[in-house]
Amino acid sequence: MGPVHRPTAGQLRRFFAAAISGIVAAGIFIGIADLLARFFAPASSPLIALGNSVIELAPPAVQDVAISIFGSSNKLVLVLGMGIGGAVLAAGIGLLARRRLGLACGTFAAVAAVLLATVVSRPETSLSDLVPTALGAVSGVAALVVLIRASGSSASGSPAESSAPGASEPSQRNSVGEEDERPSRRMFLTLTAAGTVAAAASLSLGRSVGAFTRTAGATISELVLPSPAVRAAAIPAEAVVDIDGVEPFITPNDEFYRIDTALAVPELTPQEWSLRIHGLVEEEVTLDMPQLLDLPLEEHHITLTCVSNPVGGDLLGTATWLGYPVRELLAQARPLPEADMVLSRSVDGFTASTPLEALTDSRDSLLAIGMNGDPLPAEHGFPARLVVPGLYGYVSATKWVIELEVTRFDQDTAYWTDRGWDEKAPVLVSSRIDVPGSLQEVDSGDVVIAGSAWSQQEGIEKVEVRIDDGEWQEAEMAAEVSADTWRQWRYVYADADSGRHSVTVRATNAAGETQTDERRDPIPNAATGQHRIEFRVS
Ligand SMILES: Nc1nc2c(c(=O)[nH]1)N[C@H]1C(S)=C(S)[C@@H](COP(=O)(O)O)O[C@H]1N2
Ligand SMILES: [Mo]
Repeated sequence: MGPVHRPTAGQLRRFFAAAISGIVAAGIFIGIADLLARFFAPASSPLIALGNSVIELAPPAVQDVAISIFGSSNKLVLVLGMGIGGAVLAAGIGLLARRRLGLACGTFAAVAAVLLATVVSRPETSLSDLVPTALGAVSGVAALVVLIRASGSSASGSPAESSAPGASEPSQRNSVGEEDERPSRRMFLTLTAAGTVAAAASLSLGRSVGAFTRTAGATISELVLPSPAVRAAAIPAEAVVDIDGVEPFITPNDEFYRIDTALAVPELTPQEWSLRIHGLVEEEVTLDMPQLLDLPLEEHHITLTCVSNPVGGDLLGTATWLGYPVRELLAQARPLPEADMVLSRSVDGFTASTPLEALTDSRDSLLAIGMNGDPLPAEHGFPARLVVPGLYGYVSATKWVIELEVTRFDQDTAYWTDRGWDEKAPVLVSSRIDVPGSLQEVDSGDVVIAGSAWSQQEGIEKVEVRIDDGEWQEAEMAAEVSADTWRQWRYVYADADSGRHSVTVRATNAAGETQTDERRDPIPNAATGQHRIEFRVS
């Protein structure tokens, strides 16, 4: 049953040695590049640049799933996928190197060239950001040559000879006795181990060294926020239901949800930052950080919401934002009458298309630099971002914002609108039950039900709940802080019978619009439906 050319143990060993050589060489390439990338833009790491490009090129359907699953956490699956794909490719190059070392090095260089092109194509990189990938690639190729030679699986010592036409099978040389192979095998194992350690160390060192070399962390604490010219009133006690399990009215910065299309958080110092307002304007305006800090800044409590938030989901939060009204900046630039949209652009390439009106009317649209008393955290747009009350984040809340292009909806599109989401996306009236938790067991007697409701720009007028699909009952409302923030509510389900129950919530905004019970997916302009949970009374 055995085939005629059944591989010998030696051949198998050489096969694996070659594949491993390729993988270790690739590891050294990526590890060194990633380590050096700490001293350049984050996207100068080929891993980050490739990951970002994969995210952008992914079909919208895949992206929608990805954003709902990985929206707020790191994109582990993507990184794993790239790792496995890269390892397979690297093993292939290693196998090629057994026969044709020169060709394998050429293939390695070609892959490196693709990664170099990816790095330089990123909006947040410049030519000097090619250095990490270039040096990584050189190290990787060198490692490949050394390992393949040590493994004894290359046809000959010289790449030129090995790629010569009709190069003889390596078996001649490799069929020498075991004694001869042993020292070279030990050498190969040593080199492989050293290479693996070097690759792993530089990868993890790159990740941890980041904290020290990264300028953003230091510059964030150095940025001193001026005291606001217009201060937001403190959240009054009446605005809070004060029930365990209800989300705090102001979301702490480190608990605030996060939606990023980019794999790595952009690093932009206040010194590098400037905002350019251009396009359909009478006068181009450029603003740098010292100028922005000198302006009379305003503080406002605003609830920010993601269009991808499912019914009952937690992709929203409220913060006290400090910034300068965008309306004032646009007034300096004087948009032309034909303009109807502002395309804001982030340093990471993300764009959002916001109706011009939402940035020029009386609402508190901010070019924000502060969040809950601190400079914006790096993840939330340091040093500057937009916050627009009443619109979902994807059409308004550009983080790391560096450009406002005044334009028209019929001339330009933005990151998510290019991927099937609606151009106009005002926040829908919505509500959520925080307490009791889904399927929670609660004590009999009076059961407290509580949560929040929001309809930014309109404000919440009324929240109703119904138990076991009975009559709608009005909940008690906590005081409204502003029309732009969520509003907490509570309802006491008196003398609850033991057993299983359901509760459903619906909100009505100040314009008299009541939340529909019709279930709809988030795409293309937010989920609808009423939040309903089941709980058990003991
Ligand atoms: N540069 C950039 N800005 C962005 C995004 C992004 O992916 N990149 N996501 C947007 C979306 S979809 C939302 S909902 C908000 C979320 O802001 P947060 O991450 O601070 O909560 O930011 C918006 N601004
Ligand atoms: Mo979003």
